[in-house]
Amino acid sequence: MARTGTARGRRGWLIASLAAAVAALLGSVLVASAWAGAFGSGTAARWGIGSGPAGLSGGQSRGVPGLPGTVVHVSLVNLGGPMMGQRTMMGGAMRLSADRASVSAGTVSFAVTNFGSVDHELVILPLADNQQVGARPIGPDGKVDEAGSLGEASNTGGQGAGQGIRPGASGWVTLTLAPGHYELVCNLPGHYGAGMYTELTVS
Ligand SMILES: [Cu+2]
Repeated sequence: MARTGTARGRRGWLIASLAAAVAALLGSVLVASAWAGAFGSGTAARWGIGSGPAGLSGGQSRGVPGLPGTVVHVSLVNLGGPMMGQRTMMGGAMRLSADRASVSAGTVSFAVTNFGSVDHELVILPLADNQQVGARPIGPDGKVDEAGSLGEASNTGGQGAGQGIRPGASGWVTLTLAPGHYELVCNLPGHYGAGMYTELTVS
């Protein structure tokens, strides 16, 4: 605070605080709109989060090219910022949601956007008739068995498999799906257990 006596110092301090305020505001708007987009405004309100401006609404894919077949938009979100450890976000604080619950059999593309603050992914697994979503056994590594996987979108800014979709980025994958039930999951360690799964019916 020694330099606040001079005009230059005061202006510098003012600019720095303004920039910090804008950054904080932008951050909260992005998080709020990701939640609003993923859960609808009702759920967002229950979590005490207001909805963001229309231009920032969740569900918008970023940098995804035109994709063939029926396109399913998938949103990946988590509560908490990058300062929070993975453990604190377990127990239902992450969500994977799709903009449609059913599609026709054939060519299906998934446009997957990570609105969260940590890496996520989408893996498409078959769901047997006697199987419920969210009920897969979780191994000691925090992951579920990916046997029978039909494909995944885990590539930042690209298609197919990769190292995970980074926060703010999209990935995509195109598959040929037969009629049946599928479970869309994020299988990064701990994420399935934290709630990252949803069902897709193909008819
Ligand atoms: Cu995840």
